[in-house]
Amino acid sequence: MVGSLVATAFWAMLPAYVPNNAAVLAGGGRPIDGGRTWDGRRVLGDGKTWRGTAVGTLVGVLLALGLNAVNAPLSSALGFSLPTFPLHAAVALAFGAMVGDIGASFIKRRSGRERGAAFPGLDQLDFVVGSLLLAFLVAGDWFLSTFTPGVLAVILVITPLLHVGTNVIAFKIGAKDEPW
Ligand code: CTP
Ligand code: MG
Ligand code: K
Repeated sequence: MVGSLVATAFWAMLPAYVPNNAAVLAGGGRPIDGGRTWDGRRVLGDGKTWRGTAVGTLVGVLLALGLNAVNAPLSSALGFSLPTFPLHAAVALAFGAMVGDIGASFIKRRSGRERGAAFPGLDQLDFVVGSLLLAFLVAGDWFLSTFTPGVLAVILVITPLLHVGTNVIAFKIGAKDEPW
């Protein structure tokens, strides 16, 4: 029971987890805010680029399609049904994760934090809120049948742990400038 909840939560959120990591590897180029400032501070900063956002979204969507392709054999091996991703839900999860992260940078800049500064709590959950909110808005029925209260509770626990873990690894291998 707990095992299937954790597996379902992890599986359902993979298309939301991977885009931010893909953006780290793909980042660079023109910043989304074009260098513009607001009240003397960058609107978003150099850490939010068009290329990182586009590649991150694309990787998340392609991952969801890949998960769909292996869903049936894996579900039957596990003895319970893992969720499948309709295309609009996949796009919402992946793009929503990027938008949540961009929104967090907007908040960080308004609160005086420079690019790369840590904002504990926001850093770990921005993309979850963005992906779940967008998925709810564009794929409401799918959202409600996939993200049951139990699955949502598991997501709130495992996401910060996974986020901290992957960022420490990304930092150690030199893919990220800070371990958060
Ligand atoms: N990145 C990107 N586009 C995005 C998100 C991330 O290009 N939409 C890339 C950038 O190279 C960024 C790196 O991934 O520097 C790490 O992402 P993140 O930690 O979210 O950005 P920070 O540089 O820490 O900036 P911020 O303080 O605004 O979060
Ligand atoms: Mg950062
Ligand atoms: K971030």
